[in-house]
Amino acid sequence: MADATWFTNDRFGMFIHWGIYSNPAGIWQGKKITHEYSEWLQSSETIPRKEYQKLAGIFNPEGFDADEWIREAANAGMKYFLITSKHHDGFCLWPSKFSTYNVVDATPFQRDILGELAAACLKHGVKIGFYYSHWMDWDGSGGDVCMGDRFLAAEKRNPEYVRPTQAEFQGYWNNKCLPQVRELIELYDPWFFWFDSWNKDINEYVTPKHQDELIDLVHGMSDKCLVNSRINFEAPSEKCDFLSMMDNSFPETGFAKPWETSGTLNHSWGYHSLDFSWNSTEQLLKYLIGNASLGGNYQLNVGPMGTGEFQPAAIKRLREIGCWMAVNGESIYGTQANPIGKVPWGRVTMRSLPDGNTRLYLHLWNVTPGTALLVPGLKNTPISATVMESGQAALVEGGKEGIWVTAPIELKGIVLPVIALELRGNLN
Ligand code: FHN
Repeated sequence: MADATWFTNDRFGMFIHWGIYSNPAGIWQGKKITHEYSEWLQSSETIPRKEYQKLAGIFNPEGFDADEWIREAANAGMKYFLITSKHHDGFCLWPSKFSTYNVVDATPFQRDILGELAAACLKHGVKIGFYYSHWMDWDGSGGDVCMGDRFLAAEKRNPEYVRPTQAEFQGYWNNKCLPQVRELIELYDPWFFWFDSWNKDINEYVTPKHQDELIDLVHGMSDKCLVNSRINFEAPSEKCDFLSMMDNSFPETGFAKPWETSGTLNHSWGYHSLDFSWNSTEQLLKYLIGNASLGGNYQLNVGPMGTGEFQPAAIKRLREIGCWMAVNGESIYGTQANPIGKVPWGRVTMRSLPDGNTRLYLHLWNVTPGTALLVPGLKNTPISATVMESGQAALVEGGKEGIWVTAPIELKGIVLPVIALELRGNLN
């Protein structure tokens, strides 16, 4: 296993789903596609391969500016950046030697998108990682197909999308998956790989031996590069470095291993022009805070448009999150999980201070300004309590049941306020 300390400390990253499906954006032949995720277009409409691949010919995102994307991520307080190097359709966002179905060889754009993003990440001190669809690959190279017509009678199915034999899958594994992962490490030196699976079909192709082979390849080539558990969501190898929850899934308790939830801004991962179900900024922040309070990370997805730009609704939320992080980020980065158990008024994160004292970050979600809240069970002497956004001191006193902190009346004007409560000594 690689050292995942940086990952846990960083807590917050940007996920990007972007590809040739971002131009049709969830609409095919005038109709909304049947799968809710726009990146599933080829499958959902069982589009013949040649026809789907024509989308590469119109992929020309002239508004793409790697520096701008990474600046948005960094300004939102995100410390790392994750992008679909190859999603299920098989299209590659870098000039791969192992497939000409890539952004340089197959599109008028002809720019190495991953290369530009890797350079921008280096410039802004953001760590880059790659999503790589290791099991599914719909371009005919032997990966699993899992197409939309799978449950139709055999004669009605598109014969292009018959599931591969074991030998065909092995060919894909040896000649595309492993070489491309190797190539991505050699070219861009990523900090992590995010492999994807979510149903039992994975077991028919990716055996424990395949898993270990892929993880050993990554760890053998790079000391720092982490691997996530959705390489097999159900039975991940012990060698995985961090656990990935299922999509938008926020657990009630933490885990011994580093872990994360990847979630969407609205519903689809890829840009979907008819997806209007945006989460509020407050809800997105609550996902981040909630995971941090359980010792977990959060990766928030953006689906850039076919033009290469982020939608205004995405930018608005990223910037609002950034404003909150600018004053409250200390309560998230490098913190530990809540040490006092569930509290009715919000969430808690913690930091042990170099002087031996402890700082608890009280995230006040359900507190009426002017009332006192109990931080239960603590015997430590309180030193101070300070509203992070305003610097206002809050009244704090020890009691029989724990420590009482009075939420200042002025909290009325603060979104998701945090009070930093400093205590003498550690909590043991
Ligand atoms: O099928 C994919 C989906 O398109 C998307 O990439 C998500 C991200 O977690 N993973 C799969 C579904 O769980």
